[in-house]
Amino acid sequence: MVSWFRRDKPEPARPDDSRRRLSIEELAAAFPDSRAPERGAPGSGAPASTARAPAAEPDRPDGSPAGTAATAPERPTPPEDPPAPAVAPTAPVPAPPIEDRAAAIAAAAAASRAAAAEAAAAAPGRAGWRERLGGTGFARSLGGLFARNPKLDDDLLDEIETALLTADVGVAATTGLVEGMRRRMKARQFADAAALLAALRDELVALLRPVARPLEIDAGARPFVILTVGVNGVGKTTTIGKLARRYRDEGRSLMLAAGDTFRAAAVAQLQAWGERNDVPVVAQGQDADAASVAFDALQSARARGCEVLIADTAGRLHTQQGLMAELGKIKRVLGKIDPAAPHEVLMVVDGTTGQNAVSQLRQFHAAAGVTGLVVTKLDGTAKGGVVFALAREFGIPIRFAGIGERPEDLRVFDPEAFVDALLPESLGG
Ligand SMILES: Nc1nc2c(ncn2[C@@H]2O[C@H](COP(=O)(O)OP(=O)(O)OP(=O)(O)O)[C@@H](O)[C@H]2O)c(=O)[nH]1
Ligand SMILES: [Mg+2]
Repeated sequence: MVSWFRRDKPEPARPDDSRRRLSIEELAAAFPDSRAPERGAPGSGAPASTARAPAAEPDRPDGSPAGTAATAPERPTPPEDPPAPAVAPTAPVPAPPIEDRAAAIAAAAAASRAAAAEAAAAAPGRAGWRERLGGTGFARSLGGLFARNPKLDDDLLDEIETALLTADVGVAATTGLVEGMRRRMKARQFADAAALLAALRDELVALLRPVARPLEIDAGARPFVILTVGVNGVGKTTTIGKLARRYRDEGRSLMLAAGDTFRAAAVAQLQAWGERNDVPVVAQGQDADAASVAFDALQSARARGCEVLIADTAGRLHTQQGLMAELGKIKRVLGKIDPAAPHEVLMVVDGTTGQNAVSQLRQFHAAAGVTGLVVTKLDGTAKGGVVFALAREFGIPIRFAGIGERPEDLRVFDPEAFVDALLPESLGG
């Protein structure tokens, strides 16, 4: 493995290196629409969408992307015309020239991208948030509190304090919030309990607003590399699958890297998401070196001109120093190909973890320099309050919230929608 890296060590400041690497086998797969039916071998019946990243072959001694070289064409020839007359002899409509079709495809892609962007822009909206988060401990305790028409007094503040602590908002954030409310109450700024609740809502939103910075894919980075990290079972692979769907729907070309090489099932899980979304997955199988998978994938994605590469990693406890150090290695290896990669170290945090999430983030941030967060499992029984604790303590952007298991349940983090879903409807709206 060591020798693999030594041999394949890229020369960092040579942009042409990737072009040189765009060799026969890469060119064979260089068309983003390689899944178009006409690319299937005539009569083979093999669905072209099964095309996988060529670099997936494990243990290739020279580290070069694997195997289609022998059959690949020399140059990126456009897909052949479909044998239209054979299929539809009664419709002798001449196929438009290739240029026209290319333009049409480009226009369709642009239209679909625009529509997707619109849809994505709508995604942070409130629909679904309350439905999913209404059952959380946080929502229930605050909802119960205000359903009783409480009096505006110190007891109310004590109850709010208890509700926030119980919901894992954490001592520091809770104290800050409650003391601020107490001062304002003493200054007679609230006419009644409802006014206090309205102020609480605004304070909660204000706490989250600074971290509500959506993940922007820098078009200048090709590919834009997202490295996902986090402890076991928090939802990393699922989040990658959801992101793959989101980016695919936006019309972006992307690739996934199966960097969780601990379990064969982990690779299969990512491949299943890839298949579902027609996104190629680079894998080397179980027990491969995670850094070498990442390296391989970045080479492939770069050669194909992919816009986004998302790398999975094995879950690890933040207390396992050796495994935490491995994340640093993955980052360094990616940086050999693109000094700016990974462009995003996306830590996935389980919203049900409670205050433990704070120490997890501290450790992962020290080991891998976390640049964005996804808080998952906020639906169901999650307390949700840890989001406030994380925001207050680290100020790291919260990119997405997982509010369910379906692909569309990964939402761009929207502080208002989130807070309003936790508070009684009369207030949040
Ligand atoms: N309810 C709910 N379940 C989720 C959410 N995100 C992930 N899950 C579930 O959490 C479980 C674990 O998800 P994975 O994606 O396998 O987690 P992981 O972090 O990749 O796990 P390891 O690879 O073992 O470290 C799966 O059953 C997912 O369906 C979410 O937002 N809401
Ligand atoms: Mg996983």
